[in-house]
Amino acid sequence: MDNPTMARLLAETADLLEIDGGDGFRIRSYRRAAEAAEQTTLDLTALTATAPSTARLLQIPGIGKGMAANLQAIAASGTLPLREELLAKYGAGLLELLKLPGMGPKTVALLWSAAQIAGIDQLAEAIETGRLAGLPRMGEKQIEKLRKGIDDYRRSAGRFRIDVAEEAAQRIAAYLLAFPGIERVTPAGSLRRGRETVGDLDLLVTGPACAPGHTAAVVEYVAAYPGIHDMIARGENKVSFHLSDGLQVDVRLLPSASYGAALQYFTGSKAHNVALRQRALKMGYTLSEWALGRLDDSSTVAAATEEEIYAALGMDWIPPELRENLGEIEAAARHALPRLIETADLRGDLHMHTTATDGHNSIREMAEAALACGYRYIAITDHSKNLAMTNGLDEKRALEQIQSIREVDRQMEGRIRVLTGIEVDILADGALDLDDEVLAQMEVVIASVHTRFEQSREEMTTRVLRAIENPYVRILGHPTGRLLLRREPFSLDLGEALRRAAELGVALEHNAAPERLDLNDRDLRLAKELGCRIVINSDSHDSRNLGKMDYGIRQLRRAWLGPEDVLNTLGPEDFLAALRPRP
Ligand code: DGT
Ligand code: CA
Ligand code: CA
Ligand code: ZN
Repeated sequence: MDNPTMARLLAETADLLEIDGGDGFRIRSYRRAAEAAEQTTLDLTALTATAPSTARLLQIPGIGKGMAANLQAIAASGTLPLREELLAKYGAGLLELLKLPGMGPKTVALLWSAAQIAGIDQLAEAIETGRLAGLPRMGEKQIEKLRKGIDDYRRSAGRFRIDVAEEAAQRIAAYLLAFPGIERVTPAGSLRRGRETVGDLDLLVTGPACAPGHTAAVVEYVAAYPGIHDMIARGENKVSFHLSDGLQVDVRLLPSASYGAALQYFTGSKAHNVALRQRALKMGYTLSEWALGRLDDSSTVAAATEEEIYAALGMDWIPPELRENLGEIEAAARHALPRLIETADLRGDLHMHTTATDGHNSIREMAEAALACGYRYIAITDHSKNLAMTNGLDEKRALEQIQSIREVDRQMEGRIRVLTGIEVDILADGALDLDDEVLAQMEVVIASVHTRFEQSREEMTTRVLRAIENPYVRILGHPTGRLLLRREPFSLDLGEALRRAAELGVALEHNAAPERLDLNDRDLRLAKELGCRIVINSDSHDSRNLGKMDYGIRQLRRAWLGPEDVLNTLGPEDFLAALRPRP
């Protein structure tokens, strides 16, 4: 079992204990152990296996004798007796309730004891029948929030963030590649197309071990993957299972000779495949997951690689991110596909936080990490004072921060430019959180909405428009405020905001943090059509996240953007010149 799964089981046990009214000390010890399991770089399952390494378990801060025994129990049985006991008492529905925004163990305990609510369906029903009103801490506003939370949850249930899917795919691929005779493991489906969320994981596997009729040993090995929660189906060429977070994985074993055809088929999208098959038929071919063949004598035309298949259909190879039947087939046939942006095209990152607010590293550490990414410039953009919980900067601290950034910029001696900046809050009425005199001294002013997401569409649109009218604003940060699978975008006339931003020369951010990824692919296409300037930023709160632009880059590629469409592919001078001019 992997560490994140262990961490989740421990954290769930802590939540269940708290719902059960358990001892505070005990609850905290489970929480600490969960954090330790999340943080450690050691393989906990391996350490639980033998006696001397149990001693090493005890050296991990947050793991005592009792927790070491718990970790051993989890590794051996896949769960914890205490967790099972509590689940038997309350039901698994409580864990689901905890996933609603604003819902903690205390509220869940209250709903359970006062209204016998043990799951999301029961909560929804209690809201509809008015049974919730009158309970302590259940005002009209709170109930409305719960109702919306349930809607959002139901809409996103069953999908997983791209980073969650990607990391699961990498772990499984590493496991599979250890088997003799497995040569390639490729994620297909929506993950290969770079979609921001995936429904399930499609892994294609090939090599001599996958020869038809001789797959029994590989199937056995796949089915023994330690991360499997439950098996769905197990055949000669396909093994399907759930991971413990609920993500479904379809592993397909394929002969090398038809790997390209399978990759093409299982990458999709369905709409792309349907259109491609029609084109094949018109040319006298049939296209299947096994091969591109001739209609008349069913002999194979191409099967081993995607390139051969697309070429036989008179087309250039199509990057998976474009395969949504949105014009890519025609463009590939005309040999007119755009050159899409790549992570290596980026020269700078304009959005990051430091220990001055809610980041984990100093300005200097961020600059060094950015240098290691090969960047030529960065902007340090901490939060402003309205975000009190992040220790946001007021005017005085913002001015001090400018001095600190300049000092680091000098220390870096031209190896990388460190630009002064701020992520200034857009207040509820559209005013900015810091005085213009301070903003005037910053090179990169990003304005972002972080509060009052519930405003009406009119209010929010007026608010954002007013903010970008401020002449010091050069970038609009994470323009829709969504958190994938957790919080819907706020209500905003985005077209209006994009049009005005284009007129003013305010750049739109694509926030590459995998929980945000806004503007999304469709909005980015619109932004390009409207002539907006676009930047992509990591929004790093940790130097280890600098350079993690891939998930965002894949959204830009899905929007057909090339390097020329994105400002921070430019060198430092050209980049600054391309931003909205400062007053
Ligand atoms: P997801 O999993 O919902 O995020 O989206 P996909 O695109 O990964 O969909 P999935 O896993 O159902 O299927 C993977 C690919 O297999 C899909 O993109 C195209 C191909 N495929 C599946 N079913 C069909 C089908 O009925 N017809 C065609 N032409 N292709 C299909
Ligand atoms: Ca899929
Ligand atoms: Ca699938
Ligand atoms: Zn922000």
